[in-house]
Amino acid sequence: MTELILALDVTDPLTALEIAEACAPYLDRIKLGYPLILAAGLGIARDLATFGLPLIADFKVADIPNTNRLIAEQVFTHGFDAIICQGFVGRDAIEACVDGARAYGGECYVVTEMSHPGATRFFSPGIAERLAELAVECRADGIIAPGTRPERIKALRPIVRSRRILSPGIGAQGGDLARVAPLVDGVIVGRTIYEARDPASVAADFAASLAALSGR
Ligand code: NUP
Repeated sequence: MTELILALDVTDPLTALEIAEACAPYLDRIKLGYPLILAAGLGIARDLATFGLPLIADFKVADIPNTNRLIAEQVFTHGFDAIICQGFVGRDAIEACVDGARAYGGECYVVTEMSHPGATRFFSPGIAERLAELAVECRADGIIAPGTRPERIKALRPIVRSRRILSPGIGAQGGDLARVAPLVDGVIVGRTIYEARDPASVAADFAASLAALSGR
């Protein structure tokens, strides 16, 4: 079934913990990025891990191989289960993240095409296809592809085949859950859940919709 991944981009640690705890029963994973980690520190991962869900570090790592390796080491020794890196940095830099993940039994996902409007200028189409090929060659666990452009996900699926596609952009960025869910392995949802008056009930609605929609 298509996973529901919460993008926990709040910057107050207590609010983050409250939302995560309330939503946890309806989620498959939680994704943390710069907003929360810069505010709270990497140690917030240990607190969030108490809710029993795998944690994804969305740093979109994009440095030289040695720096990527050091970043991956920090991420995985702080209890994360997966890391997201950029694909445009090339094979050696991606492999540093993949190898870093493997050393800890973790996963690595490669960004192929981003979900915001400006991303089409450089990524799509053509470049994203090459990045998806590279992700496969580097033995990444999957790719990040835009939930705002289902036709682009369809173009990337034959390249990555059974590797996982995780898609942000549903809800606040205009992506349509019903169109995207059947195409991907996980949807990443942030503001629509964490800015809701009752995040848990919105997460529950997403989980119910995904259960109904997942035909794959
Ligand atoms: O292409 C991407 N688009 C995107 O929105 C790659 C991402 N990692 N994200 C992240 O997904 C973004 O940084 C945010 O954490 C989440 C989407 O949040 P929202 O638009 O649902 O609030």
